[in-house]
Amino acid sequence: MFGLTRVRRTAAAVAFGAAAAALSTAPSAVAAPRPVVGGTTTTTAEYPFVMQVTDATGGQFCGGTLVAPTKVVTAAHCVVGETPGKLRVVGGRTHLDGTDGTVSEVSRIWFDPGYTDVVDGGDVAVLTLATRMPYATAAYVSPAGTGVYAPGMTARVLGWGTTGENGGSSGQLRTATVPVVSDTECRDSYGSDFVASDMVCAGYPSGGVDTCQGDSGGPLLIGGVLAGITSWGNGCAEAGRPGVYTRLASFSSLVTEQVLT
Ligand code: 4AZ
Repeated sequence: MFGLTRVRRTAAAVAFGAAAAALSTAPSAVAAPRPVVGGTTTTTAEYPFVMQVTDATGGQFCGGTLVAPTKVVTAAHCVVGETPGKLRVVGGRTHLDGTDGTVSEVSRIWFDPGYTDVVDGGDVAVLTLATRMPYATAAYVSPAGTGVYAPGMTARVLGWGTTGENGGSSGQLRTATVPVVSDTECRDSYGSDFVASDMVCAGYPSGGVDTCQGDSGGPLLIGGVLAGITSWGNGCAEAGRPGVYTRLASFSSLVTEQVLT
């Protein structure tokens, strides 16, 4: 209960671009910081479809995935309450303090009409860009999603989020791999807040590798295909508390409608 409340509030704060304020005022009764996206630094040259979602001044607060030259999949909780004029999407920029790459304004925000809160599901949004991104796009999972979410499958996560529960961002894009967790195991971790039709969990039983604040909206890739969206969790990298991702197959048709619009 405590942890979920905290995550919910953090997600809302991040959605309003107040990530730094949220982190500095967050309750500190949590496990010691652990490396999250725990893997390694990487680059947008390596993963050209990974986008920064920023405020109008360039402050990154979420991630996203380019699925067409003007279409970016991100989390609903990143953009709910926002207006397009307050958002930018940055491609081709590995470092948060860089000036390289392509900055686009956002002309339209769509999010799942059923979305109310991360723990109720539907945490998916599509941003339409004013400027075409000159980068390779990612394929996304089909509505059937056959075999994609099998427990133990290796999933790759990416983002500029914090490298520990109470830490800051490394300032450079990071990536890690985590195994897909079964729905029953995730239900054991999160009870009825885990909605199997809309969510999928990934992480090691002992924790240690995970997404964290600021990674929301970014990709979970399985077999090189966009299969999830970083959504929520109880803290970051805690044992028995896997990261929770939007089960994109359940929203694939809705995303395609937006991509073709
Ligand atoms: C967040 O607040 C967030 N450990 C992202 C991912 C996870 C928890 C919180 C998963 O952006």
